[in-house]
This record gives sequence, C-alpha cells and structure tokens, in this order.
Amino acid sequence: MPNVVIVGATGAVGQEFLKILTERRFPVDELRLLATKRSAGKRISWQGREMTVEEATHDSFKGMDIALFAGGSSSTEFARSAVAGGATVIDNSSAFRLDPDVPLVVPEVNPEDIRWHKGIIANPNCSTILMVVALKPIYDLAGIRRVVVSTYQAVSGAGREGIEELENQLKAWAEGADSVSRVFPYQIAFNLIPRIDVFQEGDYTKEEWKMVKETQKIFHAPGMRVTATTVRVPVLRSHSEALNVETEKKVSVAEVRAALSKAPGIVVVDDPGRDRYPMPLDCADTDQVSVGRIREDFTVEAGFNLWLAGDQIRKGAATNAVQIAELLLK
Ligand code: 11C
Repeated sequence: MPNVVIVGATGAVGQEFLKILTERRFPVDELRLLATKRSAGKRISWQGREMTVEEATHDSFKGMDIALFAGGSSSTEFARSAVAGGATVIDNSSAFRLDPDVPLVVPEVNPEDIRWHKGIIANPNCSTILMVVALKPIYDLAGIRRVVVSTYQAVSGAGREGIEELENQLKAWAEGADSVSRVFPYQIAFNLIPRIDVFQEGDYTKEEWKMVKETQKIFHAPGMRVTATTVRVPVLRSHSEALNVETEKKVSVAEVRAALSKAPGIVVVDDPGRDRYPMPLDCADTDQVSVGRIREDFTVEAGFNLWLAGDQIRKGAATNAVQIAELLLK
C-alpha cells in the first residue's frame, strides 16, 4: 500500500482529501499531514488514526509514494522536493498546469496522459474540470468548434476564508452591521463579482485564461476556440456554468443528451416538464457533474446551449486528484 502525504491538510480541499480517501477506500499505508507553520500542531483523527499536522519542509517527503497538494503557494515551494524525495505529486495549484512536461489530467477525459508524467501531474482548475467532463462526450460525438462559457462560482472556490466571508456578511446584514470584505474585492452577499483572480492579457482574468488554455491542453486541441466570463456568486458551495457549444458536425439534441447520459462522471438532470435542472445546492457533496437545460442553439449551423453544476471542492479538486492517484495505482 502506498504512503500518502497531504500538503495543505487543514484547508477546504485538504479536509476533503481525507473524506474522499476513506469513501473511495483508497489504500493507504502511512498518511502524513502537512501544512504551513500556522496550522502545524493541529490534531486530526482519520480512520481511527490520531495524527498531528506537521509543518511542511523540504525533508517532509522521504519515503512517501503519493503527494496530494491541495493548492496554493506550497506547490511552488515543495513539489520539486516531493519528487526528489521519491513521491509522485498530484498538484491542485496552477503552478505547473501549463508546463509542457506536466500532464494536466481529468480521468474522464484524458486518463492516458498520466503515462508521460515525470513526477508531477497537475489537477486542472475547478471550473475547467467541470466543463471538460461535460464537453468530452460532445467532443467525441460531434467535434467542438467553439465554446462560450459563463461561470457562476461559489465562494468556496476561494477556500475556507471565502465561505467564512459570505457567512459573516450575511450575519452582519441580519444584525444591521457593516459588511467587511477581505477575501473578495467587494461585498459578495447579495452581489455578483465579475472578476475572479487577477486581470491579465486582453482584460480577461486569470480564471478566464485558465478555462481557455487548460481546456485546449486537456483535449490536445490548441486551436479549440474557448472564451469565458467568470463570475463569483453568493453561493456557498458548487460552481455552475452556462455553456454555448458550437459543434463541427450537426447532431440532434437527443443524440447529445444520450451521449451525456452514457458518459462517466455525468448525471443528466433535464426535465423541463417537471421543472428539473441542475442547481448548486443539489450538487454539494456529490462527485458527478450535473448537466441540464440541453437545447439547440438556433442561431448557428450546429450548436447547443447547456447548463451544469458540480461540487468544485470534490470533482473540481479533491475527487479528481484522488481519481488520478487511483489511475497511478492501476
Ligand atoms: C475559484 N477556481 O473558484 C478558483 C479557485 O487555480 O485551482 C481555484 C484556483 C485554482 O476561485
């Protein structure tokens, strides 16, 4: 059984790793929990084992087989040391995603890419993961010419602090107190913020560029046209996305729905007659991407609109990483 180390064990994704390793019965011999100095010393109990979170150092990885990095700056600092210590790194940060020597993997889409890893495998951005899982069956069925995506991203995308900020602002509103914004640039309660991460080239945000470039890399399709607008919404957990997909080949809505229904990692929730469609509240704590509102785009030769929602801490982060670890063990 492999020795597993979790870097960032006390954060939202790190805590989810612990739950998912148990749920999926992932075989673990030794489990080591690492975090920054601030969180070191915390006690965590997992599967009857009592563990103390240790401060991550360059020597923390000796004897470890798999290193699950929850994201953040620790990846840049320690991922190479983990590889040097003998571990295969599955990294949830954006540090290595576009590195040509690092595969960027979503098991439902490009599992074969783990074969060429050189020590680090990158986990894509959460909004990208949810989108590519839904795009894969359409890509295989009809080819993809262009994708226009708008996201509705939960505050949990910004970690535990994001969740706390929304909760605190709602409490402050109920008590008639002033709202404090530290994590997000403006009040998020009762608001929408159409800027996630920093502004970059062409006035697109980094989150928007991630959706473009990561999708092209995952599909090995550098020419795939993807354009994104990413928006933070006052939802606690689970991201949603509206997709407009133009396909190479003309296929019917029924064919798209059938392909999505058969695809791994997807549940189709699409019954307008019964008022059924995916919503973030229904997706929390699930591992599948819920897809609905599938309908033809009558303004193009061949294309569709659809809506999806998925738990971005699970499938968008921790579950995807553990699935990659499962592929490594195969
Ligand atoms: C968010 N998608 O919702 C971001 C968080 O590159 O893994 C994930 C950042 C990343 O704020």
